Amino acid sequence: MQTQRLRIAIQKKGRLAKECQELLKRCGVKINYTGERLVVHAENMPLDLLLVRDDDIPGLIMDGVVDLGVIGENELEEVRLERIKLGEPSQYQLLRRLDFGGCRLSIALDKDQSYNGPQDLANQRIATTYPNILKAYMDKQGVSFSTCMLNGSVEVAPRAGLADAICDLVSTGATLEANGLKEAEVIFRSKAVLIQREGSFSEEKTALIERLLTRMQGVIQAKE
Ligand code: PRT
Ligand code: ZN
Repeated sequence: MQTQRLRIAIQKKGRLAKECQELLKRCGVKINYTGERLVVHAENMPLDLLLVRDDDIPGLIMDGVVDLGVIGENELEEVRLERIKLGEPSQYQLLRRLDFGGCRLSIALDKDQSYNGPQDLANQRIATTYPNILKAYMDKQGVSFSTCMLNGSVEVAPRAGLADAICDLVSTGATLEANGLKEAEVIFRSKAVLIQREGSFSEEKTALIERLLTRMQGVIQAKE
């Protein structure tokens, strides 16, 4: 169901939410975020925001439910690989990389364990929220392993005896440190990106997207 108004999905709460809102504001989009609404309307242009969990954003774009979305590349790639596996639509267009949400997906293990390369992970159990990205990396290295899928508390899995190693997002490294782990291998580098659904757009929507992208370019350049 396509609407006249441009629909953009952003994270409702979390690490990307504030910066998405700030970016849109700087691009001149006037929005009142108060309340617990799923959809909020811009006051000064034909644009609606969908406030959702970040996990839902790649699928909303790939199914063509929304026009644009802001999402971390880690989540985007994980969902893309999962959908390819399931034979579901997995297409999107990258409009631009943004200047926030930077992190890396890394394999980490006990700080006292020796590590000389991916072959040291052979037949180990690795806890992660990103099984598809991890598998793609390990397949490329030709190393077999098993997973322990966790949607939270990944960093405590080795201490809890659930896994030998973890594969999780890292930014400062403080969480690894606090859990007695060391970063062994960076397997994916990520930032927030603006993506667009496949398919055609009305002239009005195309013009609005162009306008937003031009403003975004200015906003991001001004910060550099
Ligand atoms: O509720 P919802 O599902 O929307 O949110 P979420 O809890 O799934 O995601 P959220 O808000 O935590 O993260 C959203 C996105 O922010 C991620 O998908 C990444 O693209 C990006 N991002 C950037 C990060 C980090 N940095 C980050 N450090 N996401 C998570 N972390 C976590 C990491 O998992 C680990 O627990 O922070 C911890 C490590 O941080 P350091 O600084 O101790 O290394
Ligand atoms: Zn999430």
